[in-house]
Amino acid sequence: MFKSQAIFQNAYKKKFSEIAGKKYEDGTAWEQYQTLVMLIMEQIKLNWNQTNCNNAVNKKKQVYYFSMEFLIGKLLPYYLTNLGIGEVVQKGLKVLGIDLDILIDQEKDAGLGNGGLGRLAACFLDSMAFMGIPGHGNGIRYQFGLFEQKIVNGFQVEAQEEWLKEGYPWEIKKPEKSVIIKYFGNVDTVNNNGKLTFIHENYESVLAVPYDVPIVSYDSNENINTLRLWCAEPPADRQDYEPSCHQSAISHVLYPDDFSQSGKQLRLEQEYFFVAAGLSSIIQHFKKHNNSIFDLPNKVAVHINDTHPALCVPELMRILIDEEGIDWEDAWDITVNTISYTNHTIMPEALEKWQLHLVRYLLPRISMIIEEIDKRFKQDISSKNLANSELMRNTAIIWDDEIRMANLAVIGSHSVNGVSKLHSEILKNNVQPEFNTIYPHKYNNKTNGISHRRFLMEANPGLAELITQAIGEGWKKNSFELNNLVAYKEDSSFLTRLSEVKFRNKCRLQEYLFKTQGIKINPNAIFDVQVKRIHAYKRQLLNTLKIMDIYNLIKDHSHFTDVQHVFIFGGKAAPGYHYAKTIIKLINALAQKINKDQDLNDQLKVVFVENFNVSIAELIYPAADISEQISTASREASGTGNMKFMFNGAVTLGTPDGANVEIRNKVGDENIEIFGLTSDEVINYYRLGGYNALNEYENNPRLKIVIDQLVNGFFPDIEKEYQIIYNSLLEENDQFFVLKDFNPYIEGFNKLSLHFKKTESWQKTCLTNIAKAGYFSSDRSIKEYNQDIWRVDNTR
Ligand code: 26V
Repeated sequence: MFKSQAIFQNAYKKKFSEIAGKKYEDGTAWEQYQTLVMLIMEQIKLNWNQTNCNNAVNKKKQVYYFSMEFLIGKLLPYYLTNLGIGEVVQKGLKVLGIDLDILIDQEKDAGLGNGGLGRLAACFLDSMAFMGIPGHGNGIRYQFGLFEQKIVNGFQVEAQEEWLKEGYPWEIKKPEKSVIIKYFGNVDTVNNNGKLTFIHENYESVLAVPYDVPIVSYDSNENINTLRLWCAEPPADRQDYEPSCHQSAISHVLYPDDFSQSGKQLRLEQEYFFVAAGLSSIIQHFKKHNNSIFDLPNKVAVHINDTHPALCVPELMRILIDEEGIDWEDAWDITVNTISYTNHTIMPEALEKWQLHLVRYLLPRISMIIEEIDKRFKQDISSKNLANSELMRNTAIIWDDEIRMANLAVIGSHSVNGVSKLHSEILKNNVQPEFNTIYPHKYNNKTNGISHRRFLMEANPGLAELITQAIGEGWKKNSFELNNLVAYKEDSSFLTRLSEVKFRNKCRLQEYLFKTQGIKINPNAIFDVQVKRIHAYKRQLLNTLKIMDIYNLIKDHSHFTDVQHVFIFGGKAAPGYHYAKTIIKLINALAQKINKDQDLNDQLKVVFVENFNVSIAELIYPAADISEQISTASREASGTGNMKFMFNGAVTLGTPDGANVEIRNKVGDENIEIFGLTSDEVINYYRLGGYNALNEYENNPRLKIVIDQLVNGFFPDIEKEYQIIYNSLLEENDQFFVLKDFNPYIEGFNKLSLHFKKTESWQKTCLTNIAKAGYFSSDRSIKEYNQDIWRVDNTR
């Protein structure tokens, strides 16, 4: 593809005049972007068709990753990297007087996800393609992705994200592959000589139309996978409907509230929509190339990303029984052997439950099947003498007239995994101990990983170049080769160049923040960064109280280190999550107060970066010195931001939670700062009904001051604005142990600040973090998924 710069330039000029009917010099940036996209797509399509043909001929097992969210961000830089044409294109365009960065700016982020779970799905697509696994994404083409966040007078304000407004050039609509999805109505059960058949009548149809996005592999043209996103349309005979009608509403908007189960009917409609459409197209494709439906588990793996696609279990049963005419027992074996499930949280409020009457009304045949699965499961455990009342209660799919999706997912799949060692243990031993006694063979761990090609190669070209100069290019394909950097630990010129790269990345962020938010920060300061969704358990509050404490110390003229600090926050709050929105306001109020205080001599700055998304993330991780990963131990299933920072040489200040524990094991205690309660301690406190927060408050004078400052006029805000935060700590007894972890956190922070001043030692710590990050590439995660769960042969 574009073997030389000259070939690329000629092709580009020709294409431009073809589509725009004028010379490229006179084109707008948008037209110039479109031209580049078309050229790339033309090339991709050649190999994409070939991959599909090869897959059909080779009858290789196909993996389908079902996810309600794919947070893919911008795709142009991803295609340039993975197709290996970044340099040719950039230089070629430059000669034509076109700046590639301006073209990249034309593309809107596809924000089809809330946070970690959706970004993980996107990283997994990249790694599946790279590993040579025919692994495809199945999801929803939301017309509006996650809202755009504006900060107005310190408050979060949400605006619609119109990513499709100018069209999306990386997708191909496949109307001929549309599927009819049936909702509502009733089921007529007919007895044909003892064999029951089920006829769904009086239903409402919705048309699911697929849009395919190619997923290319780094360094190989051979395996191009597909991300298939489904869009809802009125069925062909109902085109008279208004576009705003019920049918097309299904794929209208992404639900922006992670960790809160709203129980909304539309959300359930979405879940069934992409499950039924995806499974239908998989089975059609399978039957075209295979003889026996009993072979399904050998040729197809369906992986469900959290419980949102758990309706795969009853829907696959429905297809096998009602459409393929298979009996229940065989259909069950096929279903369980085909489906595998990843759990992503133990937070009780995020566990999905649906009211039985809603499911009966919306999906009458599916609810019959779920009730039958529930009945048979209960009979099965009773017959095995496993049952006691606690086990029955905790494992039931249907309980209190609700359907518990996690239990459905565990019972209906052959593999259940958590996303870090710690999380998998907590899931198995504390959250689902009964299932673990029934199905010990199902439980396993797959520690998360991230695409190091996107978050290091692409996001941090300076560092990537430095690494390549030192250890060659091998690390791009084998992230474990980063370990060869250990040899440079005593090479002071290398360490200097490493900190020069960091400095340039800090300048790049400084420029961005000045341009977009008018804020001036000092690139020589420590950049202490916490970017992630805003949630009580992630404890942005703990970080805020720390900064207030530092501020108080400086104002008191007490001792303080002479290093300057820039505290950077970013992240969105669910629009209905009042507490989290108040935290955003608090951070902004603190920023206002600190940034304009002349006494501070620029020792402190606080920045809340507006609209944190994948593209902004790619600017922030490379510029960070300290990575804040301070969730209440046991609450963060894994975290993946922690890994993105690590690859970029930031040092973690974190709790012994999620994957932080594994990061510590890789880098050693001296290259990370881990503080605070352990998950066992937290879980024990929860068992005992909590701890005495008031006690901490009364016996810690510095802590008492900052808590009082939330409500005593320290912030010149609307009265009682932060009362809800104050109350969460003292009246509601601090459910997330903010006060309990305050002192250890300050201590850990101070240690890192002192360490930062010892330049060479700090640089070594940064280097060690990069060198040991290889394990946290999603290539490694996907390799393990394949070896233990999907089992596709002949992969990398
Ligand atoms: C939950 C819900 C609940 C129902 C309404 C909509 C909705 C949307 C998203 C979620 C996701 C909650 C689970 C989640 O995001 N978990 C995160 O998964 C990351 C990837 O495994 C992991 O790194 C984070 O620690 C974990 O919090």
